[in-house]
Amino acid sequence: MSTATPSPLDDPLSAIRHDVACRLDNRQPGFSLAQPFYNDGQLFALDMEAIFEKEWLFAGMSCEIPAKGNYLTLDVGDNPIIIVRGAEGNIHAFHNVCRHRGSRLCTQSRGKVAKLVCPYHQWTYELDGRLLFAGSDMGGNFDLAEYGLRPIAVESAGGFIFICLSDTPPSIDEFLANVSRYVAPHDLENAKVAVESTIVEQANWKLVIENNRECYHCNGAHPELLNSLQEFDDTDDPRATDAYKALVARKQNDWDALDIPWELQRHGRRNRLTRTPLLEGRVSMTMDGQQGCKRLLGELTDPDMGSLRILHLPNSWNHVMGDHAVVFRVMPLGPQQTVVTTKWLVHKDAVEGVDYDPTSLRRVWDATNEQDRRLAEENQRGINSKAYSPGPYSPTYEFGVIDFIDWYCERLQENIGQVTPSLQ
Ligand code: 3BY
Ligand code: FES
Ligand code: FE
Repeated sequence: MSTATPSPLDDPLSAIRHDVACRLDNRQPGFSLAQPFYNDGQLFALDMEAIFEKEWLFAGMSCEIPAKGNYLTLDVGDNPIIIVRGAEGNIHAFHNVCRHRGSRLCTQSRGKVAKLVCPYHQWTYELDGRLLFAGSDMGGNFDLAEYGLRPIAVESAGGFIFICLSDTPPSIDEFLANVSRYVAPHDLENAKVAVESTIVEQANWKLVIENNRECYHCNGAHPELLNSLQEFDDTDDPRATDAYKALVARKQNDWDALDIPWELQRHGRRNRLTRTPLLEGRVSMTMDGQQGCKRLLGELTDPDMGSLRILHLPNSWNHVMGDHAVVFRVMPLGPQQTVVTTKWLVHKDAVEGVDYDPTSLRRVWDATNEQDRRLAEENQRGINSKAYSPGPYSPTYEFGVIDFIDWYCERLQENIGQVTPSLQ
């Protein structure tokens, strides 16, 4: 019997898997991670394999593909993905990879097609992924049915589309049920993207998320955001003031009367939903805190819906307000490079120039994103130094960061699977 030595090509990450498993076992909880977690190429590859190819990811909004044949594309690391609206209105997700010789099928970031046609030799697929036509003679035994597009798990709720590249996706149903219930009054299925931005940050994706998970930096960094945003969103927050608690009680009464859900919901550490009031007298994240779109979302009649915050680890945070929503998608590009896509959504019948001005709608979060980009990039540069060592998170101000890092370490530990460090 031959015992083949495993080739490094079969598992180029095997050494880093062992190393990371040991580091996770020995990490100091409540402290930032060791340097390689933020800058090492192999560890980045492991993040992609064990987090981004295993967990549910926020991909886009269903209103971006409103009709049959509308599609959008995105890249999860090296994996090009296509999300397309099928004939019965279903949303499908596939690897955007032709089953002939592997060409990318859709090359645009969005569009509308009758069929999915490969640009290389025109193999043609139905919107549900079946191969319909393979051109010239492929030989006697060729069976179209064996060459459909490779599907990816996809779910949508409340207008948010999530995908999972794993063959055995973790369960997400309870979260999706809550997203549907909380977003329903805003009817984001019938919204449209008023404007969007794409920024590339020279920082590891975890620094982008860490930055978003705390408002310790808000006072020093975000004057525009603080025109409307409360620095905390939970009456149990140790910093919550009596004035905030009184405002919350009042707003929660108003929302109850309108049957608008607001209670804080958690799904493990991965997801968190809550509706929290903006500053007294402010109804939207605009420069003056007033409506950025005259037409409210859904059938809403009261603009003051506070901010419905939806967190989805590893790659999204969102604010859904009465007049508009701002959704954020984070995608790693490299160990020290991350793309953040922000979309501002308004009612689909809102008229640009009449109901809203995209330039003013985007101002607060453009400013905030730019400020956060600088903070994340400076964080990265300091971490790259030989002087860096993990530092303590504040339990009062940075509990959200602690939760994120605990979630990440847990998922990484579970998903890298094969290694039991205690047996090494
Ligand atoms: O508003 C946000 O999305 C987060 C929460 C706190 C600070 N940061 C800007
Ligand atoms: Fe797609 Fe040849 S690679 S048709
Ligand atoms: Fe920030």
